[in-house]
Amino acid sequence: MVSVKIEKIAQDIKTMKIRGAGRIARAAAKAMEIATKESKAKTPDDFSKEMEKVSKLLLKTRPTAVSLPNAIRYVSLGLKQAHGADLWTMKKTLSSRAEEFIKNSKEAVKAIGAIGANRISDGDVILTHCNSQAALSIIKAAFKQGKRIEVITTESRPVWQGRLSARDLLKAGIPTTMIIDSAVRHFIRDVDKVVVGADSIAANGAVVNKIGSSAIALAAWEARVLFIVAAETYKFNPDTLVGKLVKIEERDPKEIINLKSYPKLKVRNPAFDVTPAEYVDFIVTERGIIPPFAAYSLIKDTFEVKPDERIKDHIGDKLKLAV
Ligand code: RUB
Repeated sequence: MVSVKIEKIAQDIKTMKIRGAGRIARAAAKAMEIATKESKAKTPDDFSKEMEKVSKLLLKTRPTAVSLPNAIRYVSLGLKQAHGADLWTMKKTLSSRAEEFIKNSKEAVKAIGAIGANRISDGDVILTHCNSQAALSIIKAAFKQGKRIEVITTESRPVWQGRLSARDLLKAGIPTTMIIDSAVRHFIRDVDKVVVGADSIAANGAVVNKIGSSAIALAAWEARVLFIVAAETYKFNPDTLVGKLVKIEERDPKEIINLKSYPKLKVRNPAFDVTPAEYVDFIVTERGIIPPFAAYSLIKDTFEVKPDERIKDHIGDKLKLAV
């Protein structure tokens, strides 16, 4: 049985009360820690099964941000590490891995700010899209260094995450202008740098982020404006190394229009899109700045992916599905 508390966290992620790839990942790690504390399992085996249920529930909430499965993988590795140990040790290992993930994640966002700020110049006008803690960390760190910057934020329809960014930037004292999403090309010549976050980065360097990011990247490329992505290493997607595609979440049409008034209208509402590596100047990670084409090596180093083993895993999955 999954507890009410865990159900609530899963529901909050699904309904976007908790949103943004980094926050989703930390909430998932926290949920696993809470589930560990609440567990009434009497044997390590029962405990592992309980945690598997919790993981499955969390994984079902939103499909695009790879930070979610990566956080769960990171915490669950505790079960493998403590394999054969008593129940108490197992629970302790899992809890400390969850805490470690949350701590590392917060530190990574800070480090990205410090590193990325070095690429922001005094007087820059920066355009940002949606609401990314990693992207805002760069902007706020540059402002704290005394650089006189201005920010243009999009609305980020249909969920208006741009308002969250505007609030955060204004709170930090940064002059901020809001524009509608479709006005990006109109204003791009006033912009020196675009800084956005990421939900998933593929082995070929393609960046999956809030819908509209790829159109902004195109406009930036045409106007020779730098397009910078801020992403912790757990935003890189190990499954793309064996050819799996990132699933783009399609959300409820209700976010866009009341269908009762338009019964015959077909509505599409993808929450994310893909920006090819060619349009990304560089990615700021907590381990430093990398060109998008270095995503392949970063994934190999970070996740210790042995393609053969993962391919075996995937064949296993397929067999299970076939049965
Ligand atoms: C959020 C979004 C953000 C990334 C990165 O989409 O696209 O740019 O998640 O955010 P949604 P962060 O609002 O649909 O979750 O840097 O905070 O992880």
